[in-house]
Amino acid sequence: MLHLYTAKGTCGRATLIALEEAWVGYELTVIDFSKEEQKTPEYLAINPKGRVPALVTDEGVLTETPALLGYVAATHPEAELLPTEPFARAAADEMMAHLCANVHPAHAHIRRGHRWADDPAAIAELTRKGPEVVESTMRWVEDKLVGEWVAGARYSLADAYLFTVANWMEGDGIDMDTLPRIRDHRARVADRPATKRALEKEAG
Ligand SMILES: N[C@@H](CCC(=O)N[C@@H](CS)C(=O)NCC(=O)O)C(=O)O
Repeated sequence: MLHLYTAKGTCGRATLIALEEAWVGYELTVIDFSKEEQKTPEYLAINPKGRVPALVTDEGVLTETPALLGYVAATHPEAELLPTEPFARAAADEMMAHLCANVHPAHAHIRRGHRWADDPAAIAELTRKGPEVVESTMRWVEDKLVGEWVAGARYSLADAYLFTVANWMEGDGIDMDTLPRIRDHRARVADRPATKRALEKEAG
């Protein structure tokens, strides 16, 4: 059986939503960052990166959100969680790559600058600059989001991932009224039964 390791409010939420969308049986562990449970020897044995999410499968452990979302979609084709038409699939992949490679690191610079610098002044500068970079990476998303969903006419796991990241914006000092398409998209994803179930399970 699949076993997802996540933590509250993190990027792991996207995979939790994916598992709920797929209606698959799985085990869930919500680890507690305030107790630094991501750094315990037990968790590092599962994911040596000391990060969430990690998805334990019968074939091994997977990390990195786009990989996990792709795996859940590929192993549950009946749920149609990612497009199969080439352009729509590439648009979903494009968004997931952007969230993982551009938006998420910009967000992490605000509170976790110590990953990139030791000098307190350099860390303070990363914290100061972070919101500006987050805003510019999300501006690309805002301009791209012309329809109801990220990749064509149907909901996909790229939407679950965008929802997850968009929930960080207020905490990053971004006024969501300046990103109205993302704000409205976030409300659409929040309204889905699978999203509601995932949020309840994450809350415990
Ligand atoms: N690129 C990874 C990022 C994973 C990541 O940084 N997760 C954060 C939570 S959103 C984490 O586990 N942080 C714990 C820490 O920095 O100690 C992914 O998309 O899965």
